[in-house]
Amino acid sequence: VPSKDAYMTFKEIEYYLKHIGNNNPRVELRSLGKSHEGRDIWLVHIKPVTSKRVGARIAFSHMRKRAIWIEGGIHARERISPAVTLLLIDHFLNDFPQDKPFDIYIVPMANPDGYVYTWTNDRLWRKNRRNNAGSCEGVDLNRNWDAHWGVGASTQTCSEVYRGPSPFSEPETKVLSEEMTRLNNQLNFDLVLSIHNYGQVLLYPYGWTTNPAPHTEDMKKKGNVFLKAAKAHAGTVYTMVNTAGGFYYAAGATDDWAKEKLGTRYVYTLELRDKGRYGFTLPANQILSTATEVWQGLDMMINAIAPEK
Ligand code: 0X9
Ligand code: ZN
Repeated sequence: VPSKDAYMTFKEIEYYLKHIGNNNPRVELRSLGKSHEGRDIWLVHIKPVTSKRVGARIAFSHMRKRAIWIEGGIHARERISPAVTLLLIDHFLNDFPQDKPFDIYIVPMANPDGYVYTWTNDRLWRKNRRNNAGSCEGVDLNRNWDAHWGVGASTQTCSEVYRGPSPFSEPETKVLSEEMTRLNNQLNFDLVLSIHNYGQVLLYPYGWTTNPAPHTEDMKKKGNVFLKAAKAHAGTVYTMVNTAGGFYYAAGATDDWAKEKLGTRYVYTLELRDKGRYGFTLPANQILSTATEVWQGLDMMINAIAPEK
């Protein structure tokens, strides 16, 4: 079980992933490729339950497949993101009330080099660790996706929101986007969720323009289901806003790319706790209740989405 009261190092995260990969028949663990510094970008595929009830396997085989993609840890310092994402894996395996055959794909650590750097050098590092051949390292991986690349991002290597030399210049975003494209062609994602902190905000696209994205009303409706269920656990208030309209303009992020290039109906970026008291250094004793409110919100949201197919 992933740690509920301490942030795990990258080594500990890998140890846990390999453990469930080897011991749980519903889990398939795959490396999508390597980061700049040669660390694996791990993908956890949680296969649907097929034999819980007699006949369930047969019933499922007649249903259309559903699929969810969840990305964590793209920003190095946002440690609560991989911590919650790892607990989501545990939740989906052990107590997700699943009566629909969802394939769930989870990348708990999209930026391993940056994450390691927050333990060794700079707790507040955000970007990856690309060598820019200058005084500053790193590309903001959430500005590097090939979706209106450039808007609200920086061309300066020293900027926290440096977009990189070209779209998908980074191995981390490149392997994620290739795998998402491949899986989406087979399965057609129902939901793509990118997990960050902080602010307690559920963001719906676009981030590059205030023009409404397709299925905005659907995203708002299901977003409200999330907010309500998330609040029920510990009273945590999440708000929902359109990214460009109510947060800030920024293109080249996972969400806009999934919306435009994959055509996913439900796409969100979730900013976890808190509202600024601790920010990126959210105390580890909030891991479990943050994860709990998120899975309660997600369970309700997923159940609300499920009948649509
Ligand atoms: O700026 C970001 O990348 C995200 N916020 S954070 O404080 N965690 O860095 C928000 C991304 C929202 N989506 C788009 N701007 N497209
Ligand atoms: Zn972030």
